[in-house]
Amino acid sequence: MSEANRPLKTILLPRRSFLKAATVATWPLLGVSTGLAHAEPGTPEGSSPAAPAMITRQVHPPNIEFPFSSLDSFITPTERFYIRSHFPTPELAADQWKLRVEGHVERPFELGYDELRKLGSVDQTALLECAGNSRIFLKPPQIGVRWEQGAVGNAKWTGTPLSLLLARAGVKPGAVDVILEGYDKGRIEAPSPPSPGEIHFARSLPLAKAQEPQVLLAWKMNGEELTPDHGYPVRAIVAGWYGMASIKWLKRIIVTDKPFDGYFQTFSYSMWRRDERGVPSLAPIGPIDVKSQIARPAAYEVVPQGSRYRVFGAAWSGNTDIAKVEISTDGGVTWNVATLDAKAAPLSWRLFNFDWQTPQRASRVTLMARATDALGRAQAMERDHDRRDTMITHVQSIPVFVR
Ligand SMILES: Nc1nc2c(c(=O)[nH]1)N[C@H]1C(S)=C(S)[C@@H](COP(=O)(O)O)O[C@H]1N2
Ligand SMILES: [Mo]
Repeated sequence: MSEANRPLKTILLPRRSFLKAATVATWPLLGVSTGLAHAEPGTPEGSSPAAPAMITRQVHPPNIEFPFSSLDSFITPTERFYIRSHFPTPELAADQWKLRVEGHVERPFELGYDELRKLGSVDQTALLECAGNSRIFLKPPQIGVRWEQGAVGNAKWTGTPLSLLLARAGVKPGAVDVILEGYDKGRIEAPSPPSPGEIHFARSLPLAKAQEPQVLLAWKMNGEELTPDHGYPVRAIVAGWYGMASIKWLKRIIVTDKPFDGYFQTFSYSMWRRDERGVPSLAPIGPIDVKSQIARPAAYEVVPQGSRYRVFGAAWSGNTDIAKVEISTDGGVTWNVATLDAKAAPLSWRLFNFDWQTPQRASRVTLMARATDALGRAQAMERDHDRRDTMITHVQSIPVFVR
């Protein structure tokens, strides 16, 4: 039995989420209000195929993706939100949790969970995409978690703007970066001897980015306290940037007067940038690049000939809106403009659909989706190898059988 077909009860979820998952057998109905319930021939009106289980890529630490072909809602339910962790989930209690703000600041301080929550709260719906999402499509295959299309989700986050804490600490002139460090830690061995040994997960933001109002220290996800694997009790949400910037289990915020060059900043989650002479050097990645993904039909799905099939999926771009999604049903020769769903929100994905009149005769067809954002940037057709093993946004081919 393939992983995607395993019964719901074998999903690997933290205990508390597991109990919730057991009661969410009706989740496919959540999508009805999006108007995207797929017109699946042979399926009675109002019913949906059974919800496939989450897909486990690694058990310890948990690395779990959403089966993207089951996308049917603007907000990803917490139980259906991917988990990407480099080290074991630390056991933290909110009433003992402490966050330190230190480094290149006038007044370093420490604060607890209740104090943080009293500083004020902001709701922010935002998409999170792992920079390694779609890695399974890279040729040649790359080391690293082999995500398909499901290391992405859109959730409502509630938290305090990081800028309030930076203001309270008083950033000194000459500050450059703000390092966010998690409580989680572990040893880095392969593929990098000499290894840094045991380290915490940490990434930095340029000071100006860290001061943007949408960068949150969040304690709620979809209206409930964070689950252990999503960063309980407090995590960062850096909307518009790839997931690695949104540090879970926050421990310290360290303002620095020189660029941070930690392992996950400069070695991992970095790409080659070429100067004007073409000399490459590694630079940290940050903003999410424009991308679209077809949820249905799924790769190798069999669709009925001579019928109407609603192709649908989601598109997003880190810091701006989606202007257009085009669909090709002939391997990229011709393109049709898809309908964007009415529901649009900044820093979220945009659902889309396209009513495809399938061929009269049995055939094998290649579907493609290509998004263009409000700044006019379109997805590339070919992979840019300078991106190494992350930021996988080139147009994908979805083979489909027409029968
Ligand atoms: N402390 C800590 N924060 C972390 C990570 C981690 O391993 N440790 N993984 C990062 C990566 S690579 C991603 S894509 C997101 C995933 O967040 P999620 O597991 O809540 O979906 O968390 C980020 N924050
Ligand atoms: Mo990630």
